[in-house]
Amino acid sequence: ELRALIFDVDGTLADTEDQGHRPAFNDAFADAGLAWHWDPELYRDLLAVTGGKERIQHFCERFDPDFLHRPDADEAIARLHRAKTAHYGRRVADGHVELLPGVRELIAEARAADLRLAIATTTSPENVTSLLTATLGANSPSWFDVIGAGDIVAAKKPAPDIYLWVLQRLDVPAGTCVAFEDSLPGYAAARAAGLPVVVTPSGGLTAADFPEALAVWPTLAATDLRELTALHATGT
Ligand code: XBP
Ligand code: MG
Repeated sequence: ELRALIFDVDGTLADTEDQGHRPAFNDAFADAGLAWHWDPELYRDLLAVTGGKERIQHFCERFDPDFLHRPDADEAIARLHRAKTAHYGRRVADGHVELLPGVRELIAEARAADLRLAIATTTSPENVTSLLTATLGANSPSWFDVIGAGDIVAAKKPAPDIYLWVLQRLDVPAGTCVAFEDSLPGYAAARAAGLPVVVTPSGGLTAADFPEALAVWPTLAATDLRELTALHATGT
């Protein structure tokens, strides 16, 4: 029986990276007087590392190792990341990031059917709130029984920890849920938590990249809850 839908945020609810996160990182770097700039091609590679602080750390290891030799390197990264989060919130509030096709309708349908809703993401909690309120309305964060985000687990996706944290709080077995993901680390995290996964691939990925997915769809636009329920019943 299908009881809950668990959504990833970045790349699944909205195309946040290119109009939200990436320019916000660059704005924070510019504010700090750093000569770093993440163009779309570089950023595609950097997305393999989930989590903004982890991504900056990984960038430094590859391109600016001296930065990590400063005695206050961790604090400097945390400060850059706080500035990035503020820039991201402003961009989202200014309407630079829209929901992906079908997301609004699926969430509305799931609420009408009394399915429980949750979020499992590596992005910061503030970013989840700013995106939900800007796109679905001021009350929409309360539609989600559990919001798992950011640093509440030490090991970010592809580790299953954030999904396990959410499942424990939902207090339902993994098999009664469907997770929605777009990326390889996200899919790996959900699968490792034992969840059936519907993938709407981002970044040029295809169905072949997600062999154990319940379904791989180009978007959530045509998602019908009865079909999803039937698919879930046969696939688990
Ligand atoms: C999303 C991410 C995040 C954002 C940045 O991955 O990788 O790190 O790019 O978020 P997923 P923060 O969709 O798999 O959760 O800067 O707030 O960490
Ligand atoms: Mg994602």
